[in-house]
Amino acid sequence: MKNYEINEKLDIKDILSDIENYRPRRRGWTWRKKIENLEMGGHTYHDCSEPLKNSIGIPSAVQYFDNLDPQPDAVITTEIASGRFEDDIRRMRMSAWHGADHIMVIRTAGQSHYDGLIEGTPQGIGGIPVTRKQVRCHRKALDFIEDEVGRPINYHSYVSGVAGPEIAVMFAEEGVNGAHQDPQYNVLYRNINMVRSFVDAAESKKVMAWADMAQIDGAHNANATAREAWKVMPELMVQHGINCMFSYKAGMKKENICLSTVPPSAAPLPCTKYDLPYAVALRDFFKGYRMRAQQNTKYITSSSREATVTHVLNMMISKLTSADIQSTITPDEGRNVPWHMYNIEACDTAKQTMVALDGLLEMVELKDSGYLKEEIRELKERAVLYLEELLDQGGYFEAVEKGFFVDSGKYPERHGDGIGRKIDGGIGAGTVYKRDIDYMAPVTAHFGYNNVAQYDEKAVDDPARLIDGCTLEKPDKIIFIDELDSEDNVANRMKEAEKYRNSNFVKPEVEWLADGTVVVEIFLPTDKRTAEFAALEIAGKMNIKNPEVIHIEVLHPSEGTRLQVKGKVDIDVDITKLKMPAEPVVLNDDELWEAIEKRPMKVVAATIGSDEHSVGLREIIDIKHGGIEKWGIEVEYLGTSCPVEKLVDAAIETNAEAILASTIISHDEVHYQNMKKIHDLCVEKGIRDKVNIVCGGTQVSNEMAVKTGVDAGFGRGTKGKHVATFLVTHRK
Ligand code: Z97
Repeated sequence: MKNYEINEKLDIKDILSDIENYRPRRRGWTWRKKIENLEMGGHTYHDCSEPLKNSIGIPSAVQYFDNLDPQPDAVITTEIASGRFEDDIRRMRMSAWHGADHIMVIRTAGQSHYDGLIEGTPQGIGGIPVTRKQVRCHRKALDFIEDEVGRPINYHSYVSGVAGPEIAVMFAEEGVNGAHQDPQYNVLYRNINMVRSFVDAAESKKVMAWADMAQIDGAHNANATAREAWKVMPELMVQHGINCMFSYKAGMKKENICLSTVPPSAAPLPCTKYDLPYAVALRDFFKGYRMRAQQNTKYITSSSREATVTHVLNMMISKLTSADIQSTITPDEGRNVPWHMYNIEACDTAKQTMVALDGLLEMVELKDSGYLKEEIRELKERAVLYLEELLDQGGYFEAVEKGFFVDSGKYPERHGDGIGRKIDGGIGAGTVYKRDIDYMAPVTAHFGYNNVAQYDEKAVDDPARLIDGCTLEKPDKIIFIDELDSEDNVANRMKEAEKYRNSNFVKPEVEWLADGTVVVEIFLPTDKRTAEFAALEIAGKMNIKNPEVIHIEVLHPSEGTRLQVKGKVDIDVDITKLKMPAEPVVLNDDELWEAIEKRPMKVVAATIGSDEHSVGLREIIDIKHGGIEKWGIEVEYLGTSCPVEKLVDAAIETNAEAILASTIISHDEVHYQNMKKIHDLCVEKGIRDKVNIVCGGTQVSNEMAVKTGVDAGFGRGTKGKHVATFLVTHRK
């Protein structure tokens, strides 16, 4: 791969080229390196990790703090699900710059039911079909991206379904760093036979352990599926327990076993009263394991504002209980397939919240008495009783058959509505066989009985030596299949949008290059149903194709409704034909302070003629809203309706460097006439070469103002910093 500059787009063709020979450069998961008392931007951070080489801070960091961008100590996940790996790559790069170092690529709907590996680059629904080629392209792109930001990036997907072990091997071969793996997920949510699922899991976990991958379990799915999510807490603990111990026994290191934790409730419930005791109880029970915290997804709606608040509140729990991985879903997950900008928003929300709460545990402590303590104890008791009853019933399989799991009652209460599966039922039932006495598999990281000793005693601990290494040690033995489908592949998809690839044409996009999707925000002063149909009509009149209301919120049953409508536009722009005025130079705070400190400046200011409008000028002067006083410019303010003569005389008396004249009234071009008058008077009084004349007002254009002889004109939207920059850069 070539070396890309920061201002250069990644070329997907470059990533695809020679992909059959790509080899991952490392294995295993990487945690962030925490730095005690990190000094950054003149502040000390307690819970942050090594800063990045290249990154983009939250908007206020960019605007006010010289892109100060401390990185929290928890790994931050972004979940990517566009269905096209070539577009995912661009989103990965943006996310990494905003602080994500765990890229979780969702699989296409239905991949769990494929009984083997898929090949090539087919397009997916709600995620990519996980194939070797797609995984390779992602990992190859991430090698570059991690160098660019200066921090290792963990690539993650899913080891589930009837081809779980095959996927696990492929992940180990391709340097995938983390995966979801939990046999209970297959059983409960994919109706895969439970015996098969647990046997497959043993194999998969062994392979994942060899590859040093981090593992995330599936307990959060019970939370998302349960009727009343806060009632399944005892069960969640049991699910975590089963997967943790099973993984540990299969050879995984505890520190690679991550519990998938989700605060089970959300406002308007008094959610902290449920969520905090649960989080603390989990940490107590599962010492030595890692916590992967995700936001509550059960009660998400199409309101991205509401989702963001839930996310932030959930991170308070993460912070109070020191989560190791902070996963983000996107705030638009409740309404459509996530879009680029929402991935970034979620990463920024995580980063902003974690940095804002830096040092919290240095200052506050969870109480070891009262409500919290009692709740924790009660939850633990319920979980232990649950596990005991499960064992009483004959074990996990029998309990599942009896519908123990995802029951909406709070244990020991039962509602009899759990997900029941038959021990001998489900996909893949009856496909598990006892190994023959002479069973032999000359491969590494294989689970269970393996009679290799008959060939070579030394192969007992290293079966692959019988074949001089398997694909895990000898990647050249991997057979790379490029494409299987001549229609559904990346080459064809790329042709569709070729006009927009590295060209001068741009077209709106939310997930795929040039997909043409836009969203409009509309308020209509009417009831919900009328608003919905009126909004679709309005979008149609705006030439938005296939409009769809993706969010609707009643602000009042008759006064108004807020809507967001998405749709497609078929327009593009040739950027070489854009008429772009030269970029205005605006100095930053430090530059302005330094300039005025070095050489103080005095100016006179007034609203001239018979103009009584003072608000605009005051905003330009007063420190309150960022007026020129802020940087130490001394202003002699002469008030409103000031005669031009008085203003010029004041400039002479005070030895001012500039005259600031504000004028709103514009009939008969009186504003420009007055500007000319100031200029002429300054010439007459012999000070024109010593003062800047700066005029402002809503109807003022710089071009017209300068024609009257003054130095600059500022119109609508001007801020103090624009005027200050002009004054500092045009001193006479
Ligand atoms: C998360 N927001 O981050 P399939 N195995 C387990 C799972 O939990 C999942 C799969 C496999 C969520 C997104 C939801 N979990 C992911 C333990 C999915 C996926 O290919 O859909 O069958 O497997 O956890």
